[in-house]
Amino acid sequence: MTRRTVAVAQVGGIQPDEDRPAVVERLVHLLEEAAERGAQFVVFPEMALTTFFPRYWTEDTDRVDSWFESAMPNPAVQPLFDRAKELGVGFYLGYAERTDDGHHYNTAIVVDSSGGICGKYRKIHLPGHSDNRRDLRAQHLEKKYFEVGDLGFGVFDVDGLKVGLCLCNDRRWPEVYRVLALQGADLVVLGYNTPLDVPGWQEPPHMKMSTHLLSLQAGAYQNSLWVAAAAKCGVEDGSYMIGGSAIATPGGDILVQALSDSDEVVVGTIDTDYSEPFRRSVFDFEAHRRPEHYRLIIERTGRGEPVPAPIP
Ligand code: CDV
Repeated sequence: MTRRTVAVAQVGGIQPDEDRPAVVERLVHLLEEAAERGAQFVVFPEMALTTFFPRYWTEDTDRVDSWFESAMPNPAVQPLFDRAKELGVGFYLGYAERTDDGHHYNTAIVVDSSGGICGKYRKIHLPGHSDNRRDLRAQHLEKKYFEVGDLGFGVFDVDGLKVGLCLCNDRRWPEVYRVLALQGADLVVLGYNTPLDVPGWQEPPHMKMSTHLLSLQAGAYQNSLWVAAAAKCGVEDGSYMIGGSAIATPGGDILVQALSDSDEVVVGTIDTDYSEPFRRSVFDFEAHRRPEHYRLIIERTGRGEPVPAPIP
């Protein structure tokens, strides 16, 4: 049995003129509250150090550089690492990464309770577009600013717990959870920024929240694992993003959920034993999965014609 008290640290809007030290101070406050409430691991959002800059088109390279971290930790973020180590708390943090050789990724790391980075993920499902839709007040330019991640979907040992990493839009794709579950993940952690206005997404506003929760709950249930998701939310530079930070159980229930759309800590205790009955029955992968019949999943990307099936 492995029990862990986990916090999702939801972060309210980060305005474009908020500098790193101010943002990191907010994250440290959330971390301290989480630790005070017994959390051993804290999940922060996607791109937790800046405003959600893919809403802006710019060709100003200095401006773009200002959104990316070229080292992690770096002097601005070090206070978060230091405080977490002092408190003996691990964490997940999303940020925009620029590598030494000039690649740009939407990245998340996990840090264990001794302060060491023990896992890294670069976002694979990049939503939005790369062209300039100048008529829109807020664009969604993840495809312009980031490359598709090159690290795959990894599961890491974080203080004795198997933790799978992904980011935001990944949570909507069932393949992500399954690939992590097949590596024994007990907990999947993710941060997200889900704006109400996304070019081309036509669903009514209430569905932004219901499809978010549905994705966490389905991923958790169908893979017999826990899911903890932290939002950056509220109004950023006039653009609204949903809250709904939550922890979903291996039974597909919501254990805890944020009530606000601003800085808020929600805490829940996860227990790997709770996954076991699901793993031993309906989702006993070894006994019941039939990968030989799932070949299309890796052979096709888009929808195509039906594959002729025998009618004996
Ligand atoms: N940052 C994201 O990946 N956001 C996407 C949508 C809203 C574009 C999401 O799936 O929440």
